[in-house]
Amino acid sequence: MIQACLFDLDGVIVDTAKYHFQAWRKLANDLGFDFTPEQNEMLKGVSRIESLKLILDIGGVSKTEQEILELAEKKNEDYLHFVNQMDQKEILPGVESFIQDLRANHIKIVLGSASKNAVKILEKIKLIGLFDAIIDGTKTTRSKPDPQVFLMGAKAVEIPNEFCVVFEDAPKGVQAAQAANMYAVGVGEAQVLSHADQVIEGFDGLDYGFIKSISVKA
Ligand code: B16
Ligand code: MG
Repeated sequence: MIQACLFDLDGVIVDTAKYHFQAWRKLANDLGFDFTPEQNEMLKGVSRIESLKLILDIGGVSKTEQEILELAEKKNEDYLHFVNQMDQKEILPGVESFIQDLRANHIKIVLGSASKNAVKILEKIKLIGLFDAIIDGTKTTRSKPDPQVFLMGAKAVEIPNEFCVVFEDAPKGVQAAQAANMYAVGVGEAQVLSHADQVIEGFDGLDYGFIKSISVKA
């Protein structure tokens, strides 16, 4: 029986991808090339430094490791301008009431995000109190599709991996969940998330019954 739900942040609880995109596009433009929304799709769930390296590849620009750190810092400053303006209106439809219902049914709630800004974002949208554990980019050393973030999450709430469900919007996140031997629910388009165990468009109308209906292999 499922005992813990692990939620990705960007694309599942809030749509911060649009802010990442604006900050990355500014950085690309400052370096003399463009960066498109289609290219931004590749960066979902990918860490800040790895995202930057992919963008520099797109522009055919080479930088030293020190310059890469400085550029990542600059991008984050631009990104934080958007984050600082976030509030509860940015919570994606249905996800807060879904989590509340899971909590009422004694399901552990965990955040599993690549972002180093996750705590700040959860504070801005006032959902931080709903989580039993938060594993984010400040705690992990390996990026999705490596399962590290979800394995650490399950361990933090002491639930066996096979009794965990992961909600993810990124194909790399779905891969990470499956590598952790967890049930992967893709949030978004079925075409993009075809490897997930199940795909939902969003959380509207979902409650504990959805979790109860999942039969795990264990
Ligand atoms: P930061 P998630 C990920 O969040 C984003 O999808 C990805 O685009 C971003 O590069 C990464 O966080 C790192 O974010 O720059 O705030 O540390 O989807 O894993 O919640
Ligand atoms: Mg995501």
